[in-house]
Amino acid sequence: MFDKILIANRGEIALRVIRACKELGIKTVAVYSEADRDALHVRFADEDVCIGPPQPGQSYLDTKRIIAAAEVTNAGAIHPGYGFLAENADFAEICESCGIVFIGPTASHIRQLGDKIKAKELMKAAGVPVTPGSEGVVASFDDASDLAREMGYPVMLKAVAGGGGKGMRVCRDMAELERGFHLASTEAANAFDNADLYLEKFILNPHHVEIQIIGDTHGNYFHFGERDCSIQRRHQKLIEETPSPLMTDELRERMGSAAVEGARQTGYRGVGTVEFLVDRERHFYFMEMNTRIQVEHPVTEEAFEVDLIKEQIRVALGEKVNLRQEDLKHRWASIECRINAEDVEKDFRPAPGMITALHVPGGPGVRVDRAVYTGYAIPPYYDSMIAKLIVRARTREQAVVKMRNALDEFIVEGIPTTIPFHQEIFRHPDFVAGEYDIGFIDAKFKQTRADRVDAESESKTPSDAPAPATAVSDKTEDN
Ligand code: MV4
Repeated sequence: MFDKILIANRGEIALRVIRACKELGIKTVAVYSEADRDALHVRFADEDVCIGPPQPGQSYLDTKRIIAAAEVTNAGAIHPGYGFLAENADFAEICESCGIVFIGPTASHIRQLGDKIKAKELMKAAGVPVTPGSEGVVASFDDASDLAREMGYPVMLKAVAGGGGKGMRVCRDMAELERGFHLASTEAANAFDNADLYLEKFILNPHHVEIQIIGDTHGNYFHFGERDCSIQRRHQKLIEETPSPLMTDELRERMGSAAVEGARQTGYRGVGTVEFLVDRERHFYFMEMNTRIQVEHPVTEEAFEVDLIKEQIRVALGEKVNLRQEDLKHRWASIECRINAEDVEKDFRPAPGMITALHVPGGPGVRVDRAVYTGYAIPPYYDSMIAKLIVRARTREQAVVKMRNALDEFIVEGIPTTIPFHQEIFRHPDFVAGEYDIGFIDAKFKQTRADRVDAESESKTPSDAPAPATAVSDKTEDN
């Protein structure tokens, strides 16, 4: 069906896809911007095409240039990676109409599951537990107030078109709801050109737990357990791990089955992630579904000894996923740290520049996914993530030790990175004990109140989710 894949991405994920293609005997085409001439994805692909200036809008996000590159190189398929065009339904549709296989779900699935209210309806209909709340949009403060009184406070207002925590408001009483309603709808109108809000019961101190699923075009669906992504800051994930310290075999079975049922009943194909909030009593609630391969997929690959990118490509080729759910068990505990070129002391401000020296950790159970090298200049136009450090060991305790040691021997000179911040986290007794929730970083790491207020009104896009239409830069992945 296709023997050549164009990779519409850059950085470590482009390299990751190239490696999978080589193992499958599929030729690769790299596309690159003028800022990426010296990038490794260009070097390691079989062919390469320059698609324009550094600005993502004129290169990695420019659908016309990417389709043209696929046509001139005769690539039969496009792998979008994460961020950029990965969850752009229009792009998937253009691929479909050009006879190019989009390596992902159908345009219609991307569109429907990308609509938060629609996704919630679809999951609810499939029997997946969803967060209690409004059925669709709340039209007015009065409607919101009636519902909140019925459900009980606290409640949360969310922008229908929101993402990465934007346009969200927690309301503890009616007065806060009244103010919150107007603020959130104004904010949503400005940011997303859509003032619509919906209301949910606010889940207290939850974990963010997501289930990795895959479905093929023959009706086979599987899940690969969970990833706990609760360690995040301003909706940017910092650490992901599996098994979740909160998880039990029984809960995994129920959440996994729910995620698979959600995918099956919507006729989903490809890899996907079903995100849940899990409260302290281990009740779980569907949040949203990501229709792409995610940044943190290696955690699952290491724990389950699978190659998710190869499986994803095989599914796009129309092949069957040749697995049995009962064989899909954790063989390892696995943890990932995202290493970003950011100055932790300056509010995690991106700090691109030249890497003058680099030593990456190694040894058994240590994996580093990266596309940077000594002498590489990190361009300022893209995401600040420069590497993912993934470890695996038989137990969480051993994996934590392995990660601490790996971080200690990770040397990056020339630019500041988030490595020192990770070193602190891996020495924090509560993290080491697995006692954390989504509030961990805010609660345990010094940050002024002013910083936090700042963050709420800030408009920076997150690191590997669908980009809001207004985003200038690339990898937006919603948390
Ligand atoms: C919530 C919640 C509590 N209750 N919904 C944040 C991003 C967005 N996609 C959903 N988010 C949340 N929704 C209800 N009903 C708390 C969050 C939340 C959060 C979720 C996952 C990871 C980190 C988070 C940080 C703050 C708030």
